[in-house]
Amino acid sequence: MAPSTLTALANEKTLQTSFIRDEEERPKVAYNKFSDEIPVISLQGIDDINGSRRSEICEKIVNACEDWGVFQVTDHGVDAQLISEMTKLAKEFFELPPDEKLRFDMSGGKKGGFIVSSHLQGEVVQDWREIVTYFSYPIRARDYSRWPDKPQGWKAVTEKYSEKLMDLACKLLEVLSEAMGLEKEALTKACVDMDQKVVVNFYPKCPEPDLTLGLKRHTDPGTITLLLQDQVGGLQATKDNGKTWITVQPVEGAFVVNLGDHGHVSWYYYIFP
Ligand SMILES: O=C(O)CCC(=O)C(=O)O
Repeated sequence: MAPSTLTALANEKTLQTSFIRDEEERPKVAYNKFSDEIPVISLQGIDDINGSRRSEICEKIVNACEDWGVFQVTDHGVDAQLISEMTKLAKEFFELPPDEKLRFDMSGGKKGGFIVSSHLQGEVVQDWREIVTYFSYPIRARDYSRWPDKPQGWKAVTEKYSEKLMDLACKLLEVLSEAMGLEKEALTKACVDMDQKVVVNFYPKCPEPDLTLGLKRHTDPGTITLLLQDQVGGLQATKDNGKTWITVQPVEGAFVVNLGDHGHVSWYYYIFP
């Protein structure tokens, strides 16, 4: 099948069958029925190594990891201007004509670029999303030929954004290491080279949203995911293996932190050996 974008399909009256999910997989809670159950934690004072505020933050993060494995952080030190530039460029990228986006088509096993749904082979049902993704760390392994070259400024802004998010991820991994009674650098060392993957998701308007998902139920494969939501929301989480779901309240400028599979294994291994 020729590579495509969602631009044309979004204007159709009915949903193409390749996106239709079985009934039990369809959304169980409205994308905009927000829950405040996921803790929002201010990181103000986290750099004060011996301060009481750092211990408080640490305790809140520990509780959040045990309860949901998900929390949101504010006062995280990533400049609001940088976040807004990255958001603007992401929006402009997805507004490009299909041919421009498909110059970076990553189907057929390429290690980065643009695709509808997912680059994973053997998908039975497609996700209703467009995605642009590539590795940004380690720096020496970057393949800039897979990074978009439009809109103008993409490379410079993504480089800066990746750097700031790497700093934030390391800071959070230090807190998690300490919480597990390990030396501060334990988790970053366990990650050896600290890979980082940029993933930008776009969920266009859908003709029959009740029949599909923007992104199927999944856990994240890495150690930690930092996710910037827009104010529309739609991110959902479960802590009872999918019996019930909540929709995470979008918080302007906050990052949702999700403990990935590697993070979960380390957490349970050290806390409950
Ligand atoms: O876009 C979202 O809200 C969720 C993204 C996500 O879960 C992912 O990219 O793994």
